[in-house]
Amino acid sequence: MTIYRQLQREANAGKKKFALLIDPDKNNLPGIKKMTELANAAGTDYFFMGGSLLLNDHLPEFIAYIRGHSNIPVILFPGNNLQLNDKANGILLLSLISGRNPELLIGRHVISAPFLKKSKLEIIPTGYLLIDGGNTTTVAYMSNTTPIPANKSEIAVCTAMAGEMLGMKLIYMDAGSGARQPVPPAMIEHVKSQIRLPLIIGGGITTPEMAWAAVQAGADVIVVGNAIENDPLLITRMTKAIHGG
Ligand code: 1GP
Repeated sequence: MTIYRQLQREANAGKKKFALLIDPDKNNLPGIKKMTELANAAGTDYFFMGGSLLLNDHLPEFIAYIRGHSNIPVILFPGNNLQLNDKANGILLLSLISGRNPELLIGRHVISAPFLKKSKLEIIPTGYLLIDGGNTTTVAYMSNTTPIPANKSEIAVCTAMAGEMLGMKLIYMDAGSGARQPVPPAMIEHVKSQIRLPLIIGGGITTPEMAWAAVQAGADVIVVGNAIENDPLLITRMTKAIHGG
């Protein structure tokens, strides 16, 4: 079964998932080894790989290590075309639909299409929405777009609905890595009530309680990066909280 089909099935059955985000710029191989071990033991659902920049060339090495030592799917979450790698299991093909930057709506996809077609990556078309998290995040700056204000859930709802109507398979609402405030639960609830697609939430989630609040509001997948870079043992607690333990 494809990664997407399984996610969709489990989302419909109310099974919540935890994705551990690895930014290749902020990790080293010993750190990856430790995270892989913890994620395997905890039953973490996905590794997401990506970041807004690419300062080093560790991505292929990290993917190869994880694939060799874990059955957890590795899904690219690319900040740009330099972060494509055909050794992962799949890719969130992001269209930044909250923004009006044509390069991130379609331009980069055109450039990447021949590579993706040749690869065996499972391609998951994803409507990507940036939500204001109270500070300027790298992704907001690098994408040259204005995030949706956190108190304007009607804009997020209409944007997510449009993404679904355009045929996207997932909606990802992101406050951006290191956001001061995560996506508000009220906005998650409002968006989830108006779409049928699985909903991914990330950015600024630092405690299992915050992850649980997002899940309760309707998130199907929770993504955490920063907080785990600071404390890898959170992998266990986050996984447990999101799986309802
Ligand atoms: C960022 O949603 C992810 O794109 C995760 O954010 O690093 O703040 O957990 P954090």
